[in-house]
Amino acid sequence: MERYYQQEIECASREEITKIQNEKLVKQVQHVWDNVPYYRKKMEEKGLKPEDVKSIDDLHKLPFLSKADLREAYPYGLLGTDLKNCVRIQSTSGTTGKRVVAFYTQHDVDLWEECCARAITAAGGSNEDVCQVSYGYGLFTGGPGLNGGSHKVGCLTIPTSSGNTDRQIMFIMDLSATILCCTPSYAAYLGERMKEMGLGPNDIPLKAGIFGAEAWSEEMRHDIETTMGIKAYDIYGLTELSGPGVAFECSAQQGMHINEDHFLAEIIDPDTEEVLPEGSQGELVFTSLDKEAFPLLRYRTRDICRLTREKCSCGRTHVRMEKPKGRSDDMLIIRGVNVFPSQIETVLLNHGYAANYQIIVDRVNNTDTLDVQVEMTPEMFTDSLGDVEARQRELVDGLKSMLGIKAKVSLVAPKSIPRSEGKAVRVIDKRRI
Ligand code: DLL
Repeated sequence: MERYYQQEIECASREEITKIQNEKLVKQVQHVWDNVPYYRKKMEEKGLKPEDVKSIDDLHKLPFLSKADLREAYPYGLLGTDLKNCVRIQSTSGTTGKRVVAFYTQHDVDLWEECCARAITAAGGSNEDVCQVSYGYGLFTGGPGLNGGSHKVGCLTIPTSSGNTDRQIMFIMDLSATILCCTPSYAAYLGERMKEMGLGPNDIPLKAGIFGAEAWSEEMRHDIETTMGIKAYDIYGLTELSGPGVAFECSAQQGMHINEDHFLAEIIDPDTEEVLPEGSQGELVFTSLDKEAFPLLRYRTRDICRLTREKCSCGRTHVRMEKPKGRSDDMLIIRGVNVFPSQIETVLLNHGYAANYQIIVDRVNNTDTLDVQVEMTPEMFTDSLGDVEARQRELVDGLKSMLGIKAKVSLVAPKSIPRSEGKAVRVIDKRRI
């Protein structure tokens, strides 16, 4: 039986949802106009006043915000309330440029944790469950978000944070954890380690996993599910909007329901910024409808995906987003061809490899090179050299038909590619160095 954390809102009719969104948007635009001079200036530049936005039909009139705006306004420029009303910050890992610092009032924290509670409940969680949170705790939103959601649901929460893999497994086994929350790459690593320890799917007490924070393929989902004997649910979010729980998967596993009473989603063409019709692939843009401290309007996520409003068998009515294919800034342009790491992952896993791979891009004599290094499984490792060469050729062909370009494939020894306890680093692009 499907469980809901807040059934009334999660299964509300379209009319009810639109009414809530209209009311919240009008209020939010006024709030931002009154309290965020940075955005007010952007509205003024477009000749806009708050009264020009009467409903969600007027959303398109509002200016966009991008990561560049967040950097420019760092640290307080987009703050929507007095600092004395804020109780928390979280921050992105900031691999490129300045970190993003997001602020929260207590209301914002509650709203965020409620979204995570919806996700845990959709994965079958209740106060009977033991939920191990193996996302990093600290500035990263994964640990704190799922921790708060787990408390709200009433699960016994094990706040292991990431790392110390054998201790993670000890807690799962000794305290009979039923729900595991971590990145999909860490889940795959935990599964690999459990297998080595002789633990099969029937020995492992887990029943569900809530995995997100990075792109992962359906093939990887299948591998994790069979290794651990669980159902693996996707969860999406970003620090700028709160953290995990902006969208989450239900039992149907056909895309993630966006918490539309808090986050209004649009898909735009990333080049022209034109809003695209439902079902088109493009960049996901979000407006936070009721956050107080860090209220972003029309924030460009750079995540590429599609939205659908088709009826979902779980009974939830909120719009669904497909698994993001990757970020527009993760997309590699190799010899003029757009390549997403997730496409490469699909080919590798379809050929029987695990998701232990690295993509190395370089430029030699003015030509881009694409080198895919993938670990052999222990069984393959005993193959003869001729077999290994045949396997490499098979992968080169598979990649050619998926990507349309030729890649070099190097099969490497098991365990030679570093494992990740958080978000995996899949791409090394030497061209930018
Ligand atoms: O990754 C929040 C999060 C924590 C989500 C735990 C889910 C679970 P950031 O570090 O700010 O926040 O990174 C946000 O990660 O724009 C996407 O590109 C990517 N991302 C997040 N979830 C998914 C997912 C957290 N399920 C960025 N699938 C986003 C694909 C995802 N990409």
